[in-house]
Amino acid sequence: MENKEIMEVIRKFDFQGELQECIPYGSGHINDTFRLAFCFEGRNKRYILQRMNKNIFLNPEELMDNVSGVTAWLRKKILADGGDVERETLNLVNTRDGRPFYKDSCGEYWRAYLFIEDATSFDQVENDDDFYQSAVAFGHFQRLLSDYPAATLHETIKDFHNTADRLRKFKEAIKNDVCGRAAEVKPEIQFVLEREKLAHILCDLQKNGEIPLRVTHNDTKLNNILIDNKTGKAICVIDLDTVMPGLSVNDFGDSIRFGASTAAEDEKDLSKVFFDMHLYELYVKGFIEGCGGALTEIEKDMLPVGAMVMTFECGMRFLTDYLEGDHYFKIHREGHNLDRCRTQFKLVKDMEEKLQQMKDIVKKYR
Ligand code: ADP
Ligand code: GN1
Ligand code: MG
Repeated sequence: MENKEIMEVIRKFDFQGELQECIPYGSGHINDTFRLAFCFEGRNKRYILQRMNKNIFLNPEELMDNVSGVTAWLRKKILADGGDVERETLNLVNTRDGRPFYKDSCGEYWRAYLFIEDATSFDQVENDDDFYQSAVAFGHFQRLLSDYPAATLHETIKDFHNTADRLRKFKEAIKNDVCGRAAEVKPEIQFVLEREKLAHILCDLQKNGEIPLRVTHNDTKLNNILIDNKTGKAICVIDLDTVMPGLSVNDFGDSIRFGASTAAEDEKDLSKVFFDMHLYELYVKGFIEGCGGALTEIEKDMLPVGAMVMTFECGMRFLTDYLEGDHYFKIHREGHNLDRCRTQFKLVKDMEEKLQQMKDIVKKYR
């Protein structure tokens, strides 16, 4: 994007001081994120600026309504607990005319947050304790929102973790085959079709009222949490675009598929990709602790299946996007989404083999 355009956007927000730097930041697959540095009263002051992806979030104003509501709610709870509201939740920076977002002359939506200093978001587990800490924090996040008025939340992406609907869209993508790529990914397509049943398990349990809808994060990957550089504690849950009513087991599962892997999500060499039982166990322990007794017995029973379903769903989403010409997830090389899909399916296969052990571990901590 042109320098001039982004300067126009920056001027609209109520940032303090003189702009020193604006650089693309982070490794999210969805939004365009920038880190801004200002000099204010002789000190460095930093912010995050994001252009929201309006092809994915069809109603950015509703989305920002959710983010404003959820961050205000978390602020109150953190204050009541004597916590640090500038580091333990995202803090929106308003525009100069007092709005939580800015719509630019091209119709793009922007928002800004205080930059949380001395904290890191990891794309892969570097230290086992970080993963455990992230589990406690995601569980705790769900608990803080357990009495949030769920009916006021907008559904920012319809059927986001409706795995059965994801399967339907996947089949559509094969049928349409707009890029002529289906023939080349026959084994991956076969992998999904042999496991169709997986797509229905959680949706059916929820429909039958056996597992509850809760306010959940819905995108609980490790890089959506900030770990304090000094204390090693997970301090802040970020990326709140998909906070909506959802399933606790999906929040659990999404963390497992991303974090409890021996390799990166887009590793090309599949001989490096395994499901890591030790990391899984750490996360089970942390998540159950973080939820603080809120999970029902059936939810606990379904945690291992949740991990498998979310990994399967995500692999299927990457493959759907590959078939449709990579319009959803940002890619940085040819075949990037296919590589991502393959790591997920390798993990699913590994989980299938280890399912009994996964269940035994849950029993240990329930
Ligand atoms: P995406 O939806 O594209 O994943 P995120 O909201 O997760 O976007 O932001 C991308 C990255 O930017 C995060 O993984 C994190 O590294 C960084 N980030 C986002 N918000 C903040 C913040 N307030 N303070 C520090 N870093 C942040
Ligand atoms: C996207 O926004 P980000 O990069 O944290 C995606 C998740 C996927 C994830 C796969 C809104 O997450 O659902 O699981 O990529 N977010 C959205 O890495 O689709
Ligand atoms: Mg993110």
